[in-house]
Amino acid sequence: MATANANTKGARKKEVKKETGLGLTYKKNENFGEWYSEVVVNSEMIEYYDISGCYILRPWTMTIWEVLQTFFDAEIKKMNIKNAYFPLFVTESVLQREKDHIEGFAPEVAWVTKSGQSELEVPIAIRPTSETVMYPYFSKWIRGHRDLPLKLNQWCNVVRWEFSHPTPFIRSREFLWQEGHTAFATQAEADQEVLEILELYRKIYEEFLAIPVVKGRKSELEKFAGGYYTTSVEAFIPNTGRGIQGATSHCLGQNFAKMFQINFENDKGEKAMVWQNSWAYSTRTIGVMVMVHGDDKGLVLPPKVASVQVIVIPVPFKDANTDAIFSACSSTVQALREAGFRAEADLRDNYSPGWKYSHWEMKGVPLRIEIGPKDLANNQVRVVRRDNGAKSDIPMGNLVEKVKEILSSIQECLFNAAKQKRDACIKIVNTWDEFIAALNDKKMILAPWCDEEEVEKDVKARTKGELGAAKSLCTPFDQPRLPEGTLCFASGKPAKKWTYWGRSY
Ligand code: 87F
Repeated sequence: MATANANTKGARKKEVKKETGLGLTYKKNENFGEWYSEVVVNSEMIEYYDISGCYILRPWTMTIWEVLQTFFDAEIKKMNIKNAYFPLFVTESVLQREKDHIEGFAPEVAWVTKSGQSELEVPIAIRPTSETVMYPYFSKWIRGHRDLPLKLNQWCNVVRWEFSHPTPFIRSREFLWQEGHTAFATQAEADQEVLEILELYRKIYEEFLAIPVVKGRKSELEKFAGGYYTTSVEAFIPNTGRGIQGATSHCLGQNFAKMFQINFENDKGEKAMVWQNSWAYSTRTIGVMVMVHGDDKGLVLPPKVASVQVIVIPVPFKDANTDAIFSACSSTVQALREAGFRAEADLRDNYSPGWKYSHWEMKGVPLRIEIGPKDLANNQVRVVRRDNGAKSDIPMGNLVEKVKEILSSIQECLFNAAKQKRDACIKIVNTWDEFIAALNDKKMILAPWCDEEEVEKDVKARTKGELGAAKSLCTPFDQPRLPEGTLCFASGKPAKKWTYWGRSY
């Protein structure tokens, strides 16, 4: 980088790109799909693999996953939910015991048919979800009301052999998730847990990933077919105008209890069937985060989940005391780490400061600290925010306090900015024409609906096309007032509720 014309900012930028290929080829607003692929790879979150729909999750991804996991795992333990681990494989006969719901999903089930050169006597399925793996044992373990509730969770991978366009995190053939499976004596207990878990999912999105979500209930058409009712948190991607289901919490009712004979003797000595729930969030959460916050410089990480929250970069000039600058960087990192921050210094001597700035911006690190000769002389550091580029100088004496302040401000600003963008995409409509206009305008549509399955099927049919059909996203728990006499936007019948609609992932 020690070229003669590298002094001016513009020239230096050009130089960086030429020398290193850092920076993105695509812009978020111009080619969102290519932009997304480029961001997840260049930020070192993802490496593509030679099986379509399978991706390597690199450490930069896994630390985010672990932050979410640590939070959620501690919360469910407070609820007395226990972790377990069930096998990856399931026999065909057990998988088929649950015919109704498996029917639609069957094409996505992957099978093992061989060991070495010999065919297996019976093919074995790889779990796409674990109802059929677990529930035979729920049946065995639950005898009387004292065995209830039974509340299990497992952290694992699942395989769904999708055929539509695979996308890292968002739609992959293997992904990581937690799946919770619980059984209760009463519906009231099950109902309560559904909402408690949904609230944890809201926190994951809003408080960790800084992404606004809508809590609500799925329509009969969109709910988990094997269950009783489905609740979800729904996010929205403004650039594509698509809703995305963030996580689901189902009440299964007694459907699976019937199929798997999960019975118990209640406190009156009568035979009764359990009430069940299941719930999950997956590595999809991370994809939503990339899509919502990323920009033309790359990834933007909310401080609460960032693997590195603060990157410290030495800026030695030609004649400066390089050793002193490097050691100031190290002690800054040490002070931040002792205060509980995830901080690192980039002391590599084969990269220029400018290259390092671009590199860590690409990786989305929330805060950069630069230390040069002037900072050293003034006993201060320069800090630069990733979210808005704002620069400030902070005295060494206030380091920890100020960094804490700035990181929580970044967390808050990211959420507010995302919420503002999301809210600007919400369109309230009353008629079919308004609905179509809003759909073409990439909106998340809130419309009065008669809540009839046939009408939703009709909406899907009438909006079918290249971009995919519109469907209901959820009926928000938080319902605006529905004036007497309001009509359904699609059928003209009396409306029963406000429901969100849109194209979705
Ligand atoms: C794909 C193949 C086979 C989704 C599948 O949401 C079966 C299925 O049952 C399948 N894709 N589902 C629904 C999963 C329902 C439920 N499972 C436990 C959850 C939460 C966690």
